[in-house]
Amino acid sequence: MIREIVIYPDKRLRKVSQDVTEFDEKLHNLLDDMYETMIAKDGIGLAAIQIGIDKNALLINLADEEGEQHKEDLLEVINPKITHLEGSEIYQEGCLSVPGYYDDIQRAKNITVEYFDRYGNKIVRDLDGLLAIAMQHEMDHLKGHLFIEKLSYLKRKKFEKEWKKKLKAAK
Ligand code: Y12
Ligand code: CO
Repeated sequence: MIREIVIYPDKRLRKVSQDVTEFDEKLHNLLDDMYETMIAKDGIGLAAIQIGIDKNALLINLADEEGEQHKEDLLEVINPKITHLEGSEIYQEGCLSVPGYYDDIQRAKNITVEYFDRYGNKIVRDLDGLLAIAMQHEMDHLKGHLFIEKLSYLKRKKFEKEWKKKLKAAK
């Protein structure tokens, strides 16, 4: 089922998500709904809190060189923990919860992440490039943080003014 995306400044986006304890059918249904929603909204990453569920679960499904997403490449990430961060990289990020706004954000270039798959199997991966960026972006959601919090003071002020105007016009 396609769920509604929680849009900034909804306060649910500031919630700290809780660890998944049961790797059961309910979790599988949540992950399936997240996938359907992410694809329907043209996303490449989604955290559960973006559909209002405060569980430590996120998806990443990057596109190939032709811009196509393949379900075989889908990462289903449960209870992730970053154990190593190295280097620095700037990438223009966007977020389904802040539609239409993109800006350059600095993050670690290489990370090691430990997480569980939908069956509770532990996975350890070294990530770089867009995967490392997407993982850090989505993991921030699990802690109640958004990429716009990394903007400079002036950029954030400008963003807030424009965002308020945009929301008012959409009413
Ligand atoms: C690099 C940087 C950020 C991420 C996090 C995942 N972000 C997304 O999946 C964002 C998707 C997105 C899609 C939108 O819809 C369309 O483009 C049709 C969108 O809406 C507008 O721009 C109006 C905004 C964001 C991963 C890797
Ligand atoms: Co996001």
